[in-house]
Amino acid sequence: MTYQLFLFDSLSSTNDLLKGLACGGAPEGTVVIAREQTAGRGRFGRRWLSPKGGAWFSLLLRPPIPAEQAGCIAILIAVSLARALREGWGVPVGVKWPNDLYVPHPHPLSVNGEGWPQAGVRYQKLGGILIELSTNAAQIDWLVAGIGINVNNELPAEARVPPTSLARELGHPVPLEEFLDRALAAIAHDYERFLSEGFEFVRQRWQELSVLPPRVLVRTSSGEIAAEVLGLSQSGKLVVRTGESVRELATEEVTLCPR
Ligand code: BT5
Repeated sequence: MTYQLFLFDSLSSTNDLLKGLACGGAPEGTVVIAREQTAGRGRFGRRWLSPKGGAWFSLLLRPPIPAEQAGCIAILIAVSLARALREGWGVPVGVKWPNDLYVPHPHPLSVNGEGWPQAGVRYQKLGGILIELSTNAAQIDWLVAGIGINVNNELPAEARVPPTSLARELGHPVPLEEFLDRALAAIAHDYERFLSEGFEFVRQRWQELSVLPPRVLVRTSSGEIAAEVLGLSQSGKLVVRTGESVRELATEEVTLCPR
């Protein structure tokens, strides 16, 4: 994938600008970066605080897959970013389904594998991903992946999950250009592999990086249900057992909270 980068000093939301470009026919690989966003958005209309110093960018993809599998792309990007952060800076980043990046505290003894904590650990949110898409006859026409990672920026005083930044984890600032280079290279690499061989390698990495506990509460529009996490489906959905039934959760339906 060849990237075409557009850098702005200040935007309301990189997703909004890129969605306009996507509708106008911009090619896959178009990236919009803003030094700050004045109306950054999270999921479900939530606000995303985006002052200077953070990595706020959106990437346009046109994956030739059914819209029903769009969840694969969110997982792919989360897993790619976790790998870039682990390999680039040794920070033990995990993924929280569907599209959050979390850092455990205290840090585990080793970044890869051994010592990866599950219970009794606090997690802080390093970043998140907001996927927006348009479909045509059940296929994806365009998909805009909005990525927000706290790098050197100030953190929100109040957030649903305590926030952290890359600079805070390392104890020193990180050049934003270097972060963006590594992040975009990791995503391009994994996206091309996904197009040629499918989702299975992403699914396996997700299993190694997931911070979900075995039991979660699923919050739906009709209330909270206790569920057992069984894994990730081939279309990026979370497979859970609730009572007698096994269901696949799509990202837009639920939020999860550890019990
Ligand atoms: C997300 O939403 O985590 C997706 C965030 C995506 C932001 C990117 S930035 C580039 C692109 N352009 C946009 O306009 N958006 C994308 P969600 O899971 O709904 O989390 C939102 C919640 O996180 C908020 O309700 C706050 O509690 C908290 N929050 C807000 N700003 C934060 C920050 N900078 N760091 C950590 N938590 C934050």
